[in-house]
Amino acid sequence: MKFATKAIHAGIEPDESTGAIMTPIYQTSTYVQEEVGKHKGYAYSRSKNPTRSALESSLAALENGKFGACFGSGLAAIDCVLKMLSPGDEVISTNDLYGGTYRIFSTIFERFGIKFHYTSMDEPAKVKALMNEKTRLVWVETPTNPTLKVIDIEKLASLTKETNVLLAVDNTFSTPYVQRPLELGADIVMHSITKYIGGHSDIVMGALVTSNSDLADEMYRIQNASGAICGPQDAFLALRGIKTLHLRMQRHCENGMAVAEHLQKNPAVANVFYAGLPDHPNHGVARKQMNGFTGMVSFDLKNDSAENAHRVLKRFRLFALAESLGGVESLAGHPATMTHASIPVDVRRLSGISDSLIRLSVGVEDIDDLLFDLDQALA
Ligand code: P1T
Repeated sequence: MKFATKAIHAGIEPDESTGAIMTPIYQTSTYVQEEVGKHKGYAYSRSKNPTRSALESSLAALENGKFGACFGSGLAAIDCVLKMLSPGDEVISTNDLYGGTYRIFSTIFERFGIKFHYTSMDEPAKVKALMNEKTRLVWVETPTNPTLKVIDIEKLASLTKETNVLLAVDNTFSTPYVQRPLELGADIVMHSITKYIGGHSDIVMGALVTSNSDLADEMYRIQNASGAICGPQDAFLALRGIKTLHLRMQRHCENGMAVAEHLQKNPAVANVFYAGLPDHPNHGVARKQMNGFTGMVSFDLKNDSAENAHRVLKRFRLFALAESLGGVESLAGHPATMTHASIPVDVRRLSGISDSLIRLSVGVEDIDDLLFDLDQALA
């Protein structure tokens, strides 16, 4: 099945009892058993719920994986991966990543004896140099949040396979329409469904997908034991979002490219970060592993100060000043004081987040209106 067909049909069967074409919201905590241990596959909704199961199957199919698990947020999904590790284990992560991911690594799991190393990953040799016998996991975000570097998943996968280390990819910015890390050799794919997959800024949810049955057993064990599941109403909304994922992503990618090209011509702009631009240092890797370049565009200003960025953000009329991304409406944010404020300033600067960096989540509105808003805000 091709992607667009999978987005509409995969994992979803008409409801057995009524024929309802949309998966019902099974708003129930428990299920009546015929006799002790004899039930219809569902015993308690923390362990398994039919609406959540449909979403988990749909996501597994879209990522070309075998097993999916959904959680109450993207961070709860990341939490599940880290709970597969033990004290003393080491993780190597991209140095440019969502501030909340850095926060769970540095303020929660470091306290439990897990050591984190950060590097740019533009060359697999930089990752190899940090590996030792304690390395268990390589954590990759690509494109990175917020400077939109693109990391070669296939090259990293050959390194992690050789050394028997797990490779997990946060695919939130790309979605499986744009990039499918399992096909490139990753072991685990993670999503904040809150973003493009949900697509309508109305849910907070996360997911993991894998094809490895041992990892899947661990994933479901932790999902049930820690209990960070999503509710059935949210699972239903995510399923509805998925049905238009391919259509939305096509427009996000078109609008993202048009915004990036337009910003490059603006005299107030210093740099535009968007892998679709031919002069982006990772353009070649992006063309190889991605189908489109998403609607995420970052740029910084010639007058590089947080105050100047705040002034521009205040002038936007259509781009809404807000955290998050991936919804149909366009958003703008200031990573240094918003999404990435939990990263110490020296670490932030090392990963290329300047004081005036502005991150756009380009929505699916009419492109003329978006370009007009950018021009008037930067004038
Ligand atoms: O917000 P939550 O659903 O828990 O997802 C966390 C997360 C994980 N990975 C990436 C790449 C993310 O961007 C996020 C959340 N990011 C934002 C809220 C943001 O504005 O960047």
